[in-house]
Order: sequence, then structure tokens, then C-alpha cells
Amino acid sequence: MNSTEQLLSYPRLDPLDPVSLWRGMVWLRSYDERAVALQRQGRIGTYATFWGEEAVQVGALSAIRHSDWMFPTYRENGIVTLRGLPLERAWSYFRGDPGALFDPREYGCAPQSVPLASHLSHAVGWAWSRMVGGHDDVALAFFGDGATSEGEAHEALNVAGVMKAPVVFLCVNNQWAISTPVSRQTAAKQLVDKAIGYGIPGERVDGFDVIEVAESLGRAVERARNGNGPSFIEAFCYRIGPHATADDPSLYRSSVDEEHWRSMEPIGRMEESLIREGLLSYSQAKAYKEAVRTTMLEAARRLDRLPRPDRSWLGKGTFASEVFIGGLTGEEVLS
Ligand SMILES: Cc1ncc(C[n+]2csc(CCOP(=O)(O)OP(=O)(O)O)c2C)c(N)n1
Ligand SMILES: [Mg+2]
Repeated sequence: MNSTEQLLSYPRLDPLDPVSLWRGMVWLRSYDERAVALQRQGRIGTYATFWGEEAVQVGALSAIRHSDWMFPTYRENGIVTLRGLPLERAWSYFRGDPGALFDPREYGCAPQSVPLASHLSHAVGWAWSRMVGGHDDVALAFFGDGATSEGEAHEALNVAGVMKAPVVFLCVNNQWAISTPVSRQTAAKQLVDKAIGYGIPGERVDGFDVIEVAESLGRAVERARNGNGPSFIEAFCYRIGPHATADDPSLYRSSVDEEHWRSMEPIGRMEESLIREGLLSYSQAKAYKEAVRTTMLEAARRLDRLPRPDRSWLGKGTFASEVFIGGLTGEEVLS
């Protein structure tokens, strides 16, 4: 693809094709960078950036199929665009637009959870109901290091272990929960050790290595699909950026540390190795990144053309009879 050629759509991920995984990460990075720019320009509100966590998100998504559902947090806010949600709809969430909500069945993705860990019970309930209904679908649930301290994380992990619910619990240990370091979060040596208490298998992976993530997730998904129950994967990485655009990490952590982890970020590292192995050329990489950037800029212009939220939208979707998700009423979504 040359630099002037437009991208027609989002990249399709194949765990056995490393270039597709690199493309997915470039897509998410570009989405994230554009979102931060939109926030700084006052075109969206507070935004949770995920710089450095692209390998976790792409590696995980590559390991599941469309009938498997994702249960993201606010940090995986762009992942559903890799299943086709229009970019401007994903961004419009950050200006309070109920039109940003979508029918979860269309994209196999639950709404992003802002309350920590509450969505883990939803993931277990969904997965269990699929299992009881005779399907072999799997739930992929993201949660942070901080979320492991929530009672609801414990409840969800415990029930999943007992019921052998087909869930992959993907704990994104980015070492920070806003200003709380993981050393103040738990006395456990590593978060994956918690899996033992629930009687479920656990693995710890390098969250900056998309292939390692994809392989580990592949094993966990297969286990769940074959009726062998849940897994706990700790993806060890680092939150390179602030908690969100409203945060200033210089108040609570050292820039030396940040620099160290920034040098490990997943995309540049993978790009270098793909070029070294002859799977990607420098000019192809450059052209792809430019094409993605153009796609993002065009989507940002479409965002400006969407109706602006107004006060009358507050509370919209509170009642099941109201139309709100993808033109459906809550009752229709639940039916
Ligand atoms: C139940 C609940 N308690 C507190 C908060 C406030 N809060 C928002 S993000 C956050 C830190 C979460 O850290 P972590 O789970 O590590 O996820 P990360 O932000 O690093 O992705 C907290 C405490 C919340 N959203 N929900
Ligand atoms: Mg964290």
C-alpha cells in the first residue's frame, strides 16, 4: 500500500501473521494519539490513554473469534474499532454521546467498564450461560492490577473456578493504579499467584511482546473452549502515559522510570524485528503508518459532524423502553 492510498477498513488480526499484529498495534496507537489530540483541542472530554498496552490488546484479540465476547475496561476503549465500530463513534463516547453505545451482539463486545472489576462478574455470567446453552464461546475479560483488590474480582474469579466458566481473565499489570504502585496494591510477589487460590491455571507474560501475549491467550482460549474452565493471565507491562488526560504522573513517579519503560514499548521493537527478518520493509512500514494516520484524521472530521450532545441527552437510556443502543431499545437489546 502506498502512502496516498487510503485504508478501507481496520486491520484483520491473525495470530500466525506477525505483520497483521503489528498493523493492529499501529492502528490502536494512532487511534490513541488522535484521541489525545482531540482532547487537547477540546473536541472530546477526559480520555484514558493506553500507550504501551497495544501488544496486550492486539495479542489478546487475535486469539479469539467473533462469537467470543470481550469485556473491556476504560483502558481498552479502542479495541472494538478492531471489530469494526466506526472510529468516530468510539471517540464520541468521550463527549457523553449515548450514540457511542452499540449493540454488544454486533461487535461481540460489552460496554467498557469504568467501575473496576464489576464487569468480571458479567463476563463470568455471560460465559457460563453460553456453556450451559451448549455453545463453546469464550469470554475475554480485561482488568488492571488495581482491580485485583476489588471484592468483585475475587467473587468473579472464585465463581468462574467453581463453575468452570469459559473465561480468560487478562490482568493488565501496568504497575500503576492512578498514583498507587503495585507494591502498595498487594503483598503478593506477582499477581498471577492469586490464580492458585481459585484453583485456576495462571501464566505471566511480557505484555510488551504481542507474540507472547497471543500465544499465551491462544492456550487459555483453547482450554476454555474445550470445557477446561478459566485461566488467569498476568500481562506485565507499564503505563507509559498518564492515568488519563486529567492526570500528571510527575507528581508521583520518576521520569527516569518512565524513560526506561518507554524504551521497551512494543511497536518500535516489533517493527525493527520485522524489518530485520525481511517481513516488512522500512518504506512499507512508513506508508502503512501514514495511511492509518489519514484514516484517523478523516474519522476525527466525521466526529465533528456528529450531533453534539446536549442536556436533554442526560439520563437517556435509563429506561429499557427508550431507544439508545444502535437504534434499539433496551428491551430489544435484552430480548
Ligand atoms: C469500583 C471503583 N473504585 C474506584 C474507582 C476509581 N478508579 C478509576 S481508575 C482507578 C485505578 C485502576 O487501576 P488499575 O486497575 O490498575 O487499571 P489501570 O487504570 O492501570 O488500567 C481507580 C481507583 C473506580 N473506577 N471504580
Ligand atoms: Mg494499572
